[in-house]
Order: sequence, then structure tokens, then C-alpha cells
Amino acid sequence: MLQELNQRFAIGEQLKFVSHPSGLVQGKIDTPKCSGSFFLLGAHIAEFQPKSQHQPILFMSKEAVYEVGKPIRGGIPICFPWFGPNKSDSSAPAHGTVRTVVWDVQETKLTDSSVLVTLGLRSAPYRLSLTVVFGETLDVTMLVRNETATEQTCEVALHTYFQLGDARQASIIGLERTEFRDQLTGLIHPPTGAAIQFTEETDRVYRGGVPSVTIKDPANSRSIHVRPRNSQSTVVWNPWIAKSQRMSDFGDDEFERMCCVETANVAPHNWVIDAGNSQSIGFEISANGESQS
Ligand code: TA6
Repeated sequence: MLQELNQRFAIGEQLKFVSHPSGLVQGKIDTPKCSGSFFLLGAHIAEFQPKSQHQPILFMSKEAVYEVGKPIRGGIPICFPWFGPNKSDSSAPAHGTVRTVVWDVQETKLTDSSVLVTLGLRSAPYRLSLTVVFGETLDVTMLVRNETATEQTCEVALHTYFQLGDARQASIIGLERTEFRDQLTGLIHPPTGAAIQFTEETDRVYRGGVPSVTIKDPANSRSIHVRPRNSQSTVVWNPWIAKSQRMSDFGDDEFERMCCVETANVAPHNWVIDAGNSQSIGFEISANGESQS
């Protein structure tokens, strides 16, 4: 399988497919602009580090499990066709079904010295594609096509885990004028007018599109910018101490070095996709400031 994948889709030393120690198929990117990687399992983007940065942009748990049928803790899990628990079937997996199945490679190419990869999955009644451009920035677009003769309602979240030098010193700018639902209490809060800081378990769905979200990470002397596209929801999460201890695939102290800022369309901004139509969501991630090695 690896031989065929590399024959069809490798790009010299800039993109090649390898067998991860877990046995999962992993695409590895190394260009003058960045290094990165993804798994076919879940079309899971696992690593992204511009050559200008001494720290990865994406967080991956040291306790992550790499196994078909299970989600990988870190990177960019894709939550679809629902977010969180399934509202009508408590036995269904959290965050949907597409992050735990193997996607296929549809296209790879070098474009302006950046590596473009498109992965695909047919997950009835939808056909999905994820296009990722690994360059100085990370550009991700997910396209969802409704292949039925009736409209379909779904949720989507690109559940991005960001690496932080110290979550206690970090702050998130760009959502201060947006109301949010506190997922821990179910209460809706008006805009706070202030940056988000992490002092406890934080799990919020911000309602309404924003042009950009900035994660200020002074401990790494950098800021990370997320520019969402066609997203009406932004989820912000840090599990903090107790929840970290309850997650077997997450280190007890790893909450100190990560946060999630998720580009999404979740309730009440579910997608309603007409028969035969498509919807897309995406973002561009960039970083500035030198992080100390
Ligand atoms: O996006 C935040 C969240 O919904 C949290 O409630 C937490 O459950 C997190 O996702 C991780 O979910 P997972 O199913 O990947 O453990």
C-alpha cells in the first residue's frame, strides 16, 4: 500500500508516505517553508511547524492512541456530522464518525513551493474532502456534499489543538464581542468585552462568525492567528486539571501546554445542506514572533 501511495502521490522528499510506529499510514511533509504530517485515519492533520518557528503550532498528546476506530488526541480532529454527544443516540461516538475511519488520498501537488494534499471519504449520505496546504501557513478546507435527494442537517468542527508555552499566561483575542454558551453549565453568556484567559476548565461555544482569532502565547514569545472561513461557531476548550486526569489519552499536566480553538458550525448554527448541494468550511493558521528554542 505504501509503495502504491508513494508511486502515485509522493513529491520527492517534500511529501512521502511512511508507516507510523503504530502501523497507521502517515504523510510526512518537509519543505523549505515548513514541516508537517497527517494520518489517513480521520484525515487527521497531526503536525505543522513553519521553519520560522522553533515550536510546533499544533499540540499532540504524548499519550495519544493511534488506532483505527479511535480518535487521535491532538492535531486537528474532524468532528462530523455531529459535535459532542449524539443528540439522539447515546451509544454513538462523540464528535461523529469520520475522525475514526481511514480516508483516501485524492490529490497531491506542489503549489507555490507549498504541499497541497486532498483526502476524501464517502460517509453516506455525504461525500467529504479535506484539502490541506502546508506552507508558511496552514490552510485547511473541508467540503461536504449532500448526495441525497433531501436536505440534510449536520454539524462540523475542525477541532484544532494548539501548542502553548504556558496556558496560564496565554490569552485569546477576537471573541470578546461574541456571546457564548458555556458547555459546562448550559448557560448563554453575553459578550465579555475581554480576552479569554485560562484559570479553570473552559469549554465554550462562541456564537457568530468572526474574522480572526489570535492566541497570544507569551511563554513562546509568539502569537498564532486563525482566520476562519464560512464558520459561525468557534469552540474554545482547555480541560484544566480534573478533566485532564480523567482522559487516559492525555497527560495530567498537558493542559498547561495546549488549548483548542475550533473553527465550526454547530448548534444553533447547524448546516442545512440542500439535496445535491455542498457546503465548505476552512481556516488559515499563521504564527508570528520567534518562539525560543
Ligand atoms: O471541543 C470541546 C469538547 O467538546 C470538550 O467537551 C471535550 O469533550 C473535547 O471536545 C474532547 O472531546 P473528545 O471526544 O475528543 O475527547
